[in-house]
Amino acid sequence: MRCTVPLPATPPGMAFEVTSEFKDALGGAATCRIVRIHFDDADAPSIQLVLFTPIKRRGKVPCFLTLGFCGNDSLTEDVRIPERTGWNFGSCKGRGSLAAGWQLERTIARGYAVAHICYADIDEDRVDHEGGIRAWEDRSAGKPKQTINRGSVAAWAWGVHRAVDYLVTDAKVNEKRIAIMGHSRNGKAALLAGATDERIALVIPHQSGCGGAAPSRGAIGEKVSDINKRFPHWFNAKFKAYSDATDRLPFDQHHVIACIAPRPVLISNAVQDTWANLDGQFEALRAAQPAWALLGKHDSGIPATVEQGKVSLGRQGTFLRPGVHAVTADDWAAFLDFADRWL
Ligand code: GTR
Repeated sequence: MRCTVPLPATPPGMAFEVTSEFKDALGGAATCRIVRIHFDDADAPSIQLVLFTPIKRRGKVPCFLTLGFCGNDSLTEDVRIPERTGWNFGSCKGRGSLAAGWQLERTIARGYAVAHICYADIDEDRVDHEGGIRAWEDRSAGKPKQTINRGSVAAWAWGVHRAVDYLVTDAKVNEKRIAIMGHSRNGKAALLAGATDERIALVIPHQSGCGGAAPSRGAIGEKVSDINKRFPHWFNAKFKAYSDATDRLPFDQHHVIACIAPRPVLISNAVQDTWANLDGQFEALRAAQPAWALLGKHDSGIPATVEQGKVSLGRQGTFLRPGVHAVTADDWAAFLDFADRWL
């Protein structure tokens, strides 16, 4: 289904530069390619993308594109991946710190490529921002610095589309089999990126909560008024007008999920992550079902009650695990089972 509100298109001056490549990454299991996605002129900030592809697989492979909080160096101990410089999200702990959560070896062994970009390359996640492409665009257009209301979530989703622009050109990636996964605020961006770009074949907004897969009208966990107050830069001014009047919103988040139809989507959550309104997210997934039905892909498999520890493998998939807000090995096990079925 095509979303009627597309994000800005690919800028004309965009270019890709492979800055390094080594064929013995992850203990010899993968090739690692580092790519700079440049914009317009030499002074513009760029997005650094890292791509791991399985050595043992011939031909083009399906690919998980992941949008993360931290630099590409956080995914492995490999010192050949340059450390991220510039502003970093507070809890980023540097090289290799996300290796256990990201499960690269396992994903590569299952025959998938994995790409990663850091959201801060696109737009720094703070009100008083300087860095990233979003801020640079404003500067070069002579616009005043935008603090609140600037729509960082949409900017991050736009950055995901630029990463897809690269991936569809890479000889090792099957351009028809690209999935997006993002966690939490990056899950919100992953959902929007998937809803607005049909090149993305499978969408995993992991624990995306308010402004993601959770209904704005939800009464559990984070509310629109909370998110607008704590993160005024994430959404635009219009969303603020509904902080205390969500019943007047002309749409809700199940409409965003519906834009993914008939492509597969996995709504995945953790039991203790009540702030993200997990039941509300599963309800929104059910409410989006008519879109799949309309396109002849009715999914009768959405569980009435989502069982813990089990991934449901319908086109509108669900996953719920014990534990807290995070990306874990168990999450990746579910993502991979879902991708084996649909990607
Ligand atoms: C929380 C925020 C959530 C979620 C989360 C995260 O503080 O309220 O909407 O996005 O951060 O991104 O980790």
